[in-house]
Amino acid sequence: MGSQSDWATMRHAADTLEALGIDHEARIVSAHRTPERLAEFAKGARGEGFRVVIAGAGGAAHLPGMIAAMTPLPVFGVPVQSKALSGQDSLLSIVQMPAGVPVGTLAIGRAGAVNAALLAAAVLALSDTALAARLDAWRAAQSESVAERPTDEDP
Ligand code: RP5
Repeated sequence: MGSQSDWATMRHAADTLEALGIDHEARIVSAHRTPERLAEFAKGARGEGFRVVIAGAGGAAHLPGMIAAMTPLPVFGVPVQSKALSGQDSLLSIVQMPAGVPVGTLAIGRAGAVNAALLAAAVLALSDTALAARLDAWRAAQSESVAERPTDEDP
């Protein structure tokens, strides 16, 4: 993620990976404030053993695109909800990549963070049958948790 302030959103990706039993690391790498850290991370990610990168950033959110420019790994971008423009700026910064450098862009905020983790899990599950079974179980549990009828109580 681009900043400590993104952690409140990105921890939902980490929690989801944790729930699925997927090894992961959370790092702060800013495209603007720590550009050398960014280049070092992105260029070395595959060699370090990473298989997917989830990059969350807000505002002028160049982080996912810059990482995608420097690694062949799949990159999923999470637009963090910014204060000034509610994450519209983040979303457009991340989604409008030029042809040739893809970033799989998710929804703004928590939903995007959770879904980035689930997409990463789906990619990893293609070559990991045990993870595929855990992902199936996670989805089944989600379906099971949805009531058939509404109640008057607040969730
Ligand atoms: C971006 O600027 C970060 O991803 C963050 O969402 C936003 C604001 O950062 P802080 O000023 O809170 O560190 O680079």
